[in-house]
Amino acid sequence: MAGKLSFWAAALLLATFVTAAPPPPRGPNRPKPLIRKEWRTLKPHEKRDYLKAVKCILAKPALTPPFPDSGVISRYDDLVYTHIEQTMSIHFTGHFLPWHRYYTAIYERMLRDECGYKGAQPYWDWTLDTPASNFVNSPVFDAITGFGGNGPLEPTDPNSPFPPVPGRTGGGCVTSGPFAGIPNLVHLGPFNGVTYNPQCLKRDLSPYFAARYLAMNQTQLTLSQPDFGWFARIVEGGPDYELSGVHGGGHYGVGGSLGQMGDLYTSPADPIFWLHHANLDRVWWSWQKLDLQARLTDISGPENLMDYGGTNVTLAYPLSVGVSGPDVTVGNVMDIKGCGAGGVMCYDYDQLYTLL
Ligand SMILES: [Cu+2]
Repeated sequence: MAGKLSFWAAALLLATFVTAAPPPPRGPNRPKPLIRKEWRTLKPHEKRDYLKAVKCILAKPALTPPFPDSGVISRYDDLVYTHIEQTMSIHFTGHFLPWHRYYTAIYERMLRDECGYKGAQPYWDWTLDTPASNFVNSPVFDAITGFGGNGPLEPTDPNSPFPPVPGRTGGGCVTSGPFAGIPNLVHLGPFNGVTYNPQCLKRDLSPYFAARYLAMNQTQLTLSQPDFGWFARIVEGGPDYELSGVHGGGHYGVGGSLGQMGDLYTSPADPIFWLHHANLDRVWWSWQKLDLQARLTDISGPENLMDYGGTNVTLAYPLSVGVSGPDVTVGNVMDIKGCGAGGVMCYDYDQLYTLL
């Protein structure tokens, strides 16, 4: 009877294929996870290859359908746009960490599939760049082998509703590194602006802020939390500067008041974003590995911004990265070594944090 499936049997078979994700392959065909490494441990040619791939994504045309005056010009902008559009629904929520885990993995996949990059997404272990006196010398800010450093000091707007970030030292266009001297590197923002607005990449480093929120003591405080709800709240902290956790530490330590990294909406416009978020993901995976069986399914926190005590996110909660990848669920991204589940989570870290 082969080849004579009834219409309904064929339809049923098709539906099974469409609705059920294929199980991850076992045995020798199972894909091996990519191993993410710390930026400063990469070889010079690996750093060069990574930065070359970032520039490639910055130059590729966008997939987002055009709209009037669209600032979504490049494939890179597709990702920044997705972040802007969802900013109010992916921060200070239970799915903050899962969403950014997936988002970073999609970027890693774009660098590899669309720009021929062979490595994994590197991470930035900022604990290595404290105390404050070490911060500006971090290898991630290197002019030759990194992402460049600070911008010159610029005054903040006295009418801004936000107080200046404590310890800020810059705010102008970055003057060194591969992204310096490009007046239209950034096309979107500030804040939720999505119409074309060419800007340079700006940084406003605060060594004080970085040292206060990115040092090992804050990382240890984060890792020592008993359940996901508390863990995630200590990671995100906020919204006030002095209540920051490691998440805000990296954003305001690099972006200050005037840099893209300090802008909740457009922060992915600074390519350092991905190294910071890879390390936040590494903090989460380090925490998960302390009690893996329980923590592969431990998820909670509000569905809606800051609605602590309201409806909790579950493993079934949907995550979207717009045009850049398929929709998945929180459950699909709980295991970074899923290697099949959700299609993209297949990586590991060379080293994890441990509880001291
Ligand atoms: Cu974000």
